[in-house]
Amino acid sequence: MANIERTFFMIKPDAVQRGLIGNIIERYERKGLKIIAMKFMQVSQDLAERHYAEHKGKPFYDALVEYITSGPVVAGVLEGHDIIEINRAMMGKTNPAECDVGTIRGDFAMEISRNVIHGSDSLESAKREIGLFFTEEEIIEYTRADDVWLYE
Ligand code: IDP
Ligand code: MG
Repeated sequence: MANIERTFFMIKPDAVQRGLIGNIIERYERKGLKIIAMKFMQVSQDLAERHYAEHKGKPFYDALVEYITSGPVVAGVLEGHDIIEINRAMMGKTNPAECDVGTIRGDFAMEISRNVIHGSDSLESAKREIGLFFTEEEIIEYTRADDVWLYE
């Protein structure tokens, strides 16, 4: 068995406002990513500051917190083999100008400060971010019917 991991994703306020929720979730489903938690929510100032604590003090920090609290988001948890790396690859690089076409940011974003999607970048940050946004009860364990065809 390969590495079964969990990762945190967030469809950011710009993507919600631009009607991209369905397209992004469709990409996840098409690829075979398993959603084990998901909610539509408003990120509070406090949650935004905790989520982006590693960026505190950087020049873009205040604008980043303002951006992520500027409207509703869709937050969720994905589970799968090597899911952190796969999700980061699907998102594309942080700066949309450097993203490959075919990635979420490459297809939908123009600027680093409006880059549509968040995904955890390591096991450690995934664990931390999932814990910030979800309780254990909100995470649902189940078998997805197509897993037997996705994994050898
Ligand atoms: P990531 O989202 O690809 O993991 P991070 O370096 O963790 O990228 O940065 C978090 C978020 O902060 C980015 O997704 C982007 O929205 C914003 N950001 C990062 N660097 C800059 C910058 O140089 N200017 C403006 N916003 C930035
Ligand atoms: Mg990051």
